[in-house]
Amino acid sequence: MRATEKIWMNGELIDWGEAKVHVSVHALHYGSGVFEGIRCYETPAGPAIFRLRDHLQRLHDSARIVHMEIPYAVDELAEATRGLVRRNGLSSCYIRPLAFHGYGGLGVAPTGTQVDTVILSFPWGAYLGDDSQENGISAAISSVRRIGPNVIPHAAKATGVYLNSMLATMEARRAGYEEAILLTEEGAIADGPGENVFVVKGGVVLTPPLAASILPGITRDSVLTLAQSLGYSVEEKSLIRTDLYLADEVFMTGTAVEVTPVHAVDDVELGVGPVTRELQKAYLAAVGGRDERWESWLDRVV
Ligand code: PPE
Repeated sequence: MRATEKIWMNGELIDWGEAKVHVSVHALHYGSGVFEGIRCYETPAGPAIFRLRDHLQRLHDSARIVHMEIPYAVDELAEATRGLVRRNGLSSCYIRPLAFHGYGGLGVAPTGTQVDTVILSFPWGAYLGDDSQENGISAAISSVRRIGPNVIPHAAKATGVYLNSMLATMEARRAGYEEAILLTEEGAIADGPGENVFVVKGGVVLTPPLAASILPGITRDSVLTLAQSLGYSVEEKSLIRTDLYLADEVFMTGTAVEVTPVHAVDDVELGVGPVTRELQKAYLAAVGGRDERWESWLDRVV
């Protein structure tokens, strides 16, 4: 991770090296935080943050699900984010807002803890390696099942959930694959450790429904919209393992991975297909401010 100059912490811009917490903070012990991942892109009209308000609204939704009160409204966080990116002088970067139960006492139910809110911004390139978007990645169905909606609601982007993602990713990497795909306890395709999953079959673009214990991805939503605008039928449909093996194309979406082709699932070679390429191109044009139809998705920094 490359350090930048400032971090926004509880309403103030402080030096990167000074953004510290005490070892007794609640979130460190129990994973009681909610967070976001957002990207800012260089566009012809200057740096623009992609769907900033949607991400910050999801941060607030995540907090609501875990009964946490974030002391800053969406508008305040949006202004803080723009100010931070400006201050750090970044034209493109990754943005990580995080709200967590902080200092004030242990015990699983947070009582007497303050909610700390921070925003980091730093350069972050290709999430799964430099050639991942071009050549695609290999994925394996994980033996680690996705946390169910009645275990921890995965509609909340909560820090504790990511231990589940971490185990799945490490298992996949140990076995020589680049990424994992997690199933629900019932055997339906859920998502990747940090991505949503898509299948293309017979010209139809398919992705698991929210009921499959997935994070309601903002890239997922953007890609569904772009696919429709390009004339594809899209369907949110429960999928199983063999739908991946028999797919024409498989790809993953997320703020970090953007649109990344999956060229093989469990060693079944699928290659990289034309629909994935088309959607990838459309997504990169939208985030890069090169398609005015999606201008309302962009939040200019200056
Ligand atoms: N599912 C999961 C489990 C997930 O973590 C992400 C984002 C998505 C789907 C896609 O959501 P969206 O970014 O709104 O399209 N994962 C973020 C963090 C990854 C990390 O390693 O940290 C991200 O892509 O920024």
